[in-house]
Amino acid sequence: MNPSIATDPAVENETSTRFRTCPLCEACCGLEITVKHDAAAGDQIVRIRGDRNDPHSQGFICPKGSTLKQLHEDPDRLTSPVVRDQSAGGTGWREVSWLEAFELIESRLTPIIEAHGRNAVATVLGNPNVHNLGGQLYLGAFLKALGSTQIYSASTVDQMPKHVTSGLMWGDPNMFPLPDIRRTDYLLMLGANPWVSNGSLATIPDWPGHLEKLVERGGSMVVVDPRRTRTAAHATEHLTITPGSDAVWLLAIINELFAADLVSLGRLQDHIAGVEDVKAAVAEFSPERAEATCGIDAATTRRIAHELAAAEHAVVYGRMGNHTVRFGSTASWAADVINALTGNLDAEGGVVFNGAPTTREPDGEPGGRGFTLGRWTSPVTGSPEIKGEFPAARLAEECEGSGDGTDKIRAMFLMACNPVRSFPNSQRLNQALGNLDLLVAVDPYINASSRHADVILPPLSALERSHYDMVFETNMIRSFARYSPPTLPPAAGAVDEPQILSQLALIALGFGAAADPALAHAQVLDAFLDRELASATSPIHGRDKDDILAELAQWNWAEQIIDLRLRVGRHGDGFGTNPDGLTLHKLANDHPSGIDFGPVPPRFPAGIKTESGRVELAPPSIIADIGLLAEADLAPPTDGLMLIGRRDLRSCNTWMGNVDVLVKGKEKCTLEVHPDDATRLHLTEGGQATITSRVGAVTAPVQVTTDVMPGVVCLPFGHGHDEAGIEMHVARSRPGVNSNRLTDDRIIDPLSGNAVLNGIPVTVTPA
Ligand SMILES: Nc1nc2c(c(=O)[nH]1)N[C@H]1C(S)=C(S)[C@@H](COP(=O)(O)OP(=O)(O)OC[C@H]3O[C@@H](n4cnc5c(=O)[nH]c(N)nc54)[C@H](O)[C@@H]3O)O[C@H]1N2
Ligand SMILES: Nc1nc2c(c(=O)[nH]1)N[C@H]1C(S)=C(S)[C@@H](COP(=O)(O)OP(=O)(O)OC[C@H]3O[C@@H](n4cnc5c(=O)[nH]c(N)nc54)[C@H](O)[C@@H]3O)O[C@H]1N2
Ligand code: SF4
Ligand SMILES: [Mo]
Repeated sequence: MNPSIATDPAVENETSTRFRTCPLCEACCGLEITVKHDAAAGDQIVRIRGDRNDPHSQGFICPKGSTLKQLHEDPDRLTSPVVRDQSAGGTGWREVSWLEAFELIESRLTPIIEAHGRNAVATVLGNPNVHNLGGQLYLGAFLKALGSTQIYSASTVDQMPKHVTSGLMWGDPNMFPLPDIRRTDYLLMLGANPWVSNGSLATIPDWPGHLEKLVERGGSMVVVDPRRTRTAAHATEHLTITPGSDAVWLLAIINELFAADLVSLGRLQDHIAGVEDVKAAVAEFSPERAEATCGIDAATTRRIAHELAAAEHAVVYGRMGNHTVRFGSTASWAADVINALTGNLDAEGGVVFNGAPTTREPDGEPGGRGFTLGRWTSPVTGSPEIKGEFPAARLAEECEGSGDGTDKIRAMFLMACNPVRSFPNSQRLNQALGNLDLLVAVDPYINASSRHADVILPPLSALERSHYDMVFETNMIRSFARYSPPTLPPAAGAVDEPQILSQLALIALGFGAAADPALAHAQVLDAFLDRELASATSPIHGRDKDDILAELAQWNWAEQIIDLRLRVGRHGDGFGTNPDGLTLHKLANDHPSGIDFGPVPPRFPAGIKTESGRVELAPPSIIADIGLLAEADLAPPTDGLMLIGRRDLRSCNTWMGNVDVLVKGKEKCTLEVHPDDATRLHLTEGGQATITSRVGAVTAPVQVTTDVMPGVVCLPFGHGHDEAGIEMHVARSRPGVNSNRLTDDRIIDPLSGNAVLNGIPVTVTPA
């Protein structure tokens, strides 16, 4: 498709080396892939290892990176569209052509829209969308074409609090505060386990290696987690905390910063508003009060506050465990308030903001449109919109409808999402998906969610497509660019995800299943280009559009957009204004392992986009939430237990359980129980326990361990692969149980709409 990328000559039976970025998690590691040319069987993957020439990942990979081969070769991976057809016998699925699949979608979707309106059709977006070019570039066109407000995503079972507080505090919900762990002296980390997850909302390949270096250079790494994780085991200090109570503890640290006169705003002194309001809001949250709620003694809390203030470079970083709780937004906010009050906001070794190669330096005066929540509400539950979507925890209710059901969701597009495993109260959602009039899944597998589909459209395997990380490059603490051409040619007749999503956009617009998907691409490209031509700071401001299009004509599809963005970006050739600058051609041919542009530069104050042009330290909605926090009872229950989740290094959310090399060995889906609780509840190592919450019950083997704190039990997320109709045969043989049968869809963090996935009240009994 893109002939100007240099490829190696394919000599029969000889091997060659190709490079690409691993798309499986946020670390974005470079891979070096050895391919053997075989005319009969097609190119074969011989070996995948870390790319030592990648200036970012320097050869680091985790055990998942090399399994792109197994994923590619997985016989359960769909390679052509399938439609539900019970008369077909076997699995009840029939392979169809792409045209037939699209025609079926068109014929079923159009009458639903005509009879019930566009809000009768929901789109549910999963995590892999941010890891592939289809999701990154073409989903927007589909959502716009569909014109429904019924949009849901994995963001509200994950990081939405950080979007919301970033929006409220500096006006840009997508500008995450990135922990500069390579230059810090003191890391306070809550609810994150990068030794296993490889880091999140901070794309830093080899987090573990960088944290080991932090400790080696005499720095501190304080981990706050109810569980002694692998990360906690490497920390200079591990504090256990009552699940769900991080916000109270962080407010107590802020309280102490004021009480002990430790506040020092540093460089941004004149650009931060609301300091006195913060002081007033945290007045009640003394370290003594936090001790009763969180279980961390007051003296330790005070000491940590003093250490944060004294360190030359310190950073507070919270992730999943910190965000997927009732007060997740306030916890997210509090972490960044501490960063600001200690002079570590937008500062080396504190939190930094991205300066990706495809962006330009902010210039001029600070200030912008700010960030608004609740611009519209959902049809059934009246949930306020957050960043254009509604809470995942409300999806089942929106499908069920209210009253006579005229407002319910009748059709759904599942875009790389497995909500029957990943959203709370998954059984309710399982039923809801089964009752839809039309379900279309864009997914490589027939899994717990897509088994309810009428049509499944499979993407190419990761090795068959090109790749560029537009989302994650903006989460990097060093500015970095890397482009990956396809490693293998796509299977005959296969369709790449950009084309799948473009075709669906055209169907939603009424152009039909046979329309040329390139029409949709042209619109996407046009929108990017028009924005650049109109922007006064763009190197192509006012240039002739056709000239630019002519230069981009050497590429197709996503590559045109990547090339455009690189060339107008901070290192770009500006289409001639900076002839030595970056182009996709240069990146692809001269730097197959990527280019590192060094640490990101400071972005504030010019990059502050609030209406006031100042960092808003005390947004009214957060201050109101603190009022509710003051009244909430977050102390651990005296009877019962609190359930938390965990990840495994060899897992990737819900979907990699079909890779034999990752799932073999010891049973991973166990309920971890502290010995004191095990004795009290008559639970024995290896015995079965039934875990019951308000919404459901599951039975899992018990693992007695001091890794979890007393009163807390821990069950991993992403399992439960043995239900009827799931066509993942390796996963079926090691099914485990689905922890989201226990999580409660009734409780959310109202400010962000985020689901509560940790600190679930449960009872546990021997089964
Ligand atoms: N209890 C509990 N629940 C959780 C979590 C937790 O910690 N505890 N974690 C939450 C988090 S952080 C997240 S991000 C979500 C994830 O939730 P989801 O996004 O629903 O889950 P995933 O397993 O990441 O993948 C979704 C689907 O994408 C498909 N897929 C894989 N690659 C591709 C591709 O290239 N294209 C397409 N079209 N499809 C692809 C997979 O087959 C799978 O069906 O789960 C959340 N749910
Ligand atoms: N191997 C692997 N890597 C992954 C994934 C995977 O499934 N497997 N998923 C990817 C995705 S989509 C994401 S979002 C990231 C997530 O990566 P992380 O944000 O690092 O999330 P987790 O690994 O789930 O770790 C969350 C931690 O929070 C703790 N915790 C639970 N409740 C609380 C609480 O109330 N307070 C505090 N302080 N801690 C609490 C848990 O014990 C756990 O150790 O990982 C990514 N990387
Ligand atoms: S840490 Fe593992 S899964 Fe994540 S990008 Fe690197 S190799 Fe891939
Ligand atoms: Mo996630």
